[in-house]
Amino acid sequence: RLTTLLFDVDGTLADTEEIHRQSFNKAFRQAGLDWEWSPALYAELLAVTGGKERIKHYLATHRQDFEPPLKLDEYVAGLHAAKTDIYTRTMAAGDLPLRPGVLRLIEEARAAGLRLGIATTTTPANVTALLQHSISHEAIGWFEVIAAGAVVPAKKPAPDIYHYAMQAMDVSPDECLALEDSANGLRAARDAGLETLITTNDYTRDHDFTGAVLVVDTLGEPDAPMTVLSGEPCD
Ligand code: XBP
Ligand code: MG
Repeated sequence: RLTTLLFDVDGTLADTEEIHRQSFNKAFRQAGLDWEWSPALYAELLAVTGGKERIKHYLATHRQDFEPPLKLDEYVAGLHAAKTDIYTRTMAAGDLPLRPGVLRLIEEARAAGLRLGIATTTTPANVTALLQHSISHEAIGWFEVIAAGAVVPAKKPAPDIYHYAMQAMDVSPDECLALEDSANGLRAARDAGLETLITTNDYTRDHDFTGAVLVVDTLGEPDAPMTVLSGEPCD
């Protein structure tokens, strides 16, 4: 019996990846670096989850000659803290909408007595900024656990963050449904034993979603009808 929905954040609750990309670029400029991540490059870099891990991967693959002025980990941590600051301010200033159907699903799930949790690789402050400014401050309390970022040592595609969220909620995989948007997220959820529903977006449309129970382009609203890409919707 389904009791619990576990949500990914980036790309699933809202189309945040563009704001992440722009925040990385602004942080690089602020630090006097000429690094610029285009949407095409960012799509590649998204193969590595976690902002700090992504910056290090970029350095290893595209900037082999770069010599950090401090120890690499410290330098990357500083850049990433600046990026988080820019990202959370952007969230507070604008009102990024949730993806179509997300708020409806959350509200219907709450009304039906389902339990809600979050399992994401993003920094905790990014999650609360999104929930607070794109829904309401109160919405933070709708989720029994906000499992995020470095609370587990291995980020997605490792299943650790899902194990952590399920343990915190004392639920088993067979009573949960994961909602994800990416191949890394799907792998994390599947390896934790969860059925997974995928909503694709511009960055993840071409990912391999084998193993998902259902793949749709959106959860659907009257002005954004859902298209089923694979799987079969059930009642
Ligand atoms: C999202 C991510 C995150 C964000 C950046 O993956 O990979 O790294 O892009 O977040 P998922 P931070 O949706 O699978 O959780 O910069 O805060 O790490
Ligand atoms: Mg995601």
